[in-house]
Amino acid sequence: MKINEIEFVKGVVSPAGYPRDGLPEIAFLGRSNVGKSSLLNLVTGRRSIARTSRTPGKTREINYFLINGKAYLVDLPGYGYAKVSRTQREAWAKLMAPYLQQRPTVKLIFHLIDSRHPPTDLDRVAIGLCAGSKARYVMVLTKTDKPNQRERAASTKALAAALTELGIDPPIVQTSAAARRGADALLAHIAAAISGGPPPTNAYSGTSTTASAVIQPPPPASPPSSASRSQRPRRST
Ligand SMILES: Nc1nc2c(ncn2[C@@H]2O[C@H](COP(=O)(O)OP(=O)(O)OP(=O)(O)O)[C@@H](O)[C@H]2O)c(=O)[nH]1
Ligand SMILES: [Mg+2]
Repeated sequence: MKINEIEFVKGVVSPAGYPRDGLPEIAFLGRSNVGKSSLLNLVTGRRSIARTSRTPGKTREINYFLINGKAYLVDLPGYGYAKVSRTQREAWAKLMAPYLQQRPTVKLIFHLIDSRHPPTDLDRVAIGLCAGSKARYVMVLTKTDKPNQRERAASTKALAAALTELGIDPPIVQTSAAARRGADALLAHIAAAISGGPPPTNAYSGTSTTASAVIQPPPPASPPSSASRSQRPRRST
């Protein structure tokens, strides 16, 4: 898939502002500063359609970008920025939980995790939120240009252990906005999610997971529609 057209549509601060056209949405979720906006720019081939910043907490709104007139890439506000007040954190969860779990147009969640570290406590909370979603879930490792070989081996091992502990076995894509790596794999997932076709096979190896499922998805707030495919974080078998 190639993104020929991209247009910033709007920044939304409450559900009242969500688009009502029913187009599929691909969400970029992750902690502040993990590289969501940078990756969105990489995927679209545009240097700065989404604003990036060294200062965590730059993206405070849900930003909608229309691609090829047929789907939205959605740059979500980051979580876990230390200087954000408790009230702001609660506001984040209040907005994000129903967005991720109940909005039927959300077809794919790219959950960005810093490649240098295993998932943080808040990353685990976010994985739990995604487990209650009907959207497909893909874990995206960011900033893979940064760790050296030894650090990469250590973080791969730590990630494998974390996934085992969480009892999930998601597709994983390694990316670097700086080195311009990983866009094709993300575009393949986007195309599959839009068409409803099977997701591309995952080239990542090095994880082994057990059957222990520690994520208990919260009960759905509305009855699940039988038409929608459930590809939330998979428990390993
Ligand atoms: N080395 C390296 N730095 C990166 C990469 N991607 C992003 N960065 C840097 O990380 C910082 C944060 O990037 P953003 O894309 O703004 O992160 P974000 O997740 O959108 O942050 P918030 O909007 O605050 O939630 C910036 O200084 C980027 O230049 C990458 O692949 N490699
Ligand atoms: Mg951002």
